[in-house]
Amino acid sequence: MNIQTAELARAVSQPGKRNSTPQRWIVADVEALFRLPFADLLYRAQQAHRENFDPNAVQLSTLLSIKSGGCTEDCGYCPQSAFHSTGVENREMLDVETVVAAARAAQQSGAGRFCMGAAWREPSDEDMAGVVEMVKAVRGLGMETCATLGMLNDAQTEQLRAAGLDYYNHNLDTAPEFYGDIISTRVYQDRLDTLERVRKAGMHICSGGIVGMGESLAQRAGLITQLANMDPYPESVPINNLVRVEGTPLAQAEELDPLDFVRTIAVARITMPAALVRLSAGRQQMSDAVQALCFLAGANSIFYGERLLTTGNPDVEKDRVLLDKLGMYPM
Ligand code: SAM
Ligand code: DTB
Ligand code: SF4
Repeated sequence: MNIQTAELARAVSQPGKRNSTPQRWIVADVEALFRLPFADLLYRAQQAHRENFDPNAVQLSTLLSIKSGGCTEDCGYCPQSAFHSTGVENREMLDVETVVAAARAAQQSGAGRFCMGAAWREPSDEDMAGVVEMVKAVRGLGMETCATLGMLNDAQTEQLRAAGLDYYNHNLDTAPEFYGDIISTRVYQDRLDTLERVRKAGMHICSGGIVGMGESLAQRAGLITQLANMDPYPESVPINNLVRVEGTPLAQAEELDPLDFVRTIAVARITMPAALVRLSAGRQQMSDAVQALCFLAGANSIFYGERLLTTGNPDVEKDRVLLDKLGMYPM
């Protein structure tokens, strides 16, 4: 296996040089990283992690679904798509007071970032007015703000920037060539276009994907390659393990080997050394040991709070015990 390419050598010897010449990855080299012996892979990931971060610090983000269900997109993994019968209730947008109360509670529990998620293909202008108020109010608490609202046009992007939004989450989700197997109501380029608008407006990007959807190793490498080749690459990279929800087309997907999940985290860390790599959906189904391996592989962010959007996440108390056992602390 040829892993001694100039690019690989540079990635390991010069992590953190993200603002110099952007590095172009090719899928074959990223796939080669995935195929490294596990110990070698984790060693490289730890080098990159330690050169850029305190390896014992973890960033805590709390999610709130500000509008749930009834989404007009057909994403095969998502319990909130109107195309699937999953029992998720359709709920209109929450009011600002409810959102601020949830953000305050998250802050008191130790979260530093509050992410507001909506089951929209794209927000309407009326929706935007409410979201702008939420962003301003949550920012007023002194928390970092993140929103994930679907596709944005130029005017909406500008509204979010003016409101002071710190991060916009918009996942590439999988490799371009696998995308059409998972979603038919939009195309990959739509995602790239929104990300480009967010970047041009000067906001930070949170973008990652989902593994365990039946993608091949080359496709998993393809997702990471797409993310790592963004110029600059995202500041936050959520790696989600598919939560298999009854009623979605992917409910019966074969479970990913947990070690392959850990490998994905490690490859994200090596290729995007200065990003926050978030061990995202799927933690509730993961043992403490696998989560610990993810931290060893360079994960340094988690969703914190007992709900993701519509599915469960470990209780705050359980996470406190885990982080404590590992000698880890909030960033
Ligand atoms: N509607 C907006 C969008 O799709 O960009 C924002 C909300 S959407 C629920 C945010 C992300 O949640 C998706 O891009 C996907 O990565 C993740 N997600 C949704 N369902 C999931 C599942 N069952 N397992 C893991 N991740 C999931
Ligand atoms: C991300 O990458 N994962 C989060 C957040 N960004 C918005 C969402 C996970 C959703 C899991 C399924 C659910 O709870 O509905
Ligand atoms: Fe809608 Fe987002 Fe779910 Fe896709 S992932 S169905 S866009 S809420």
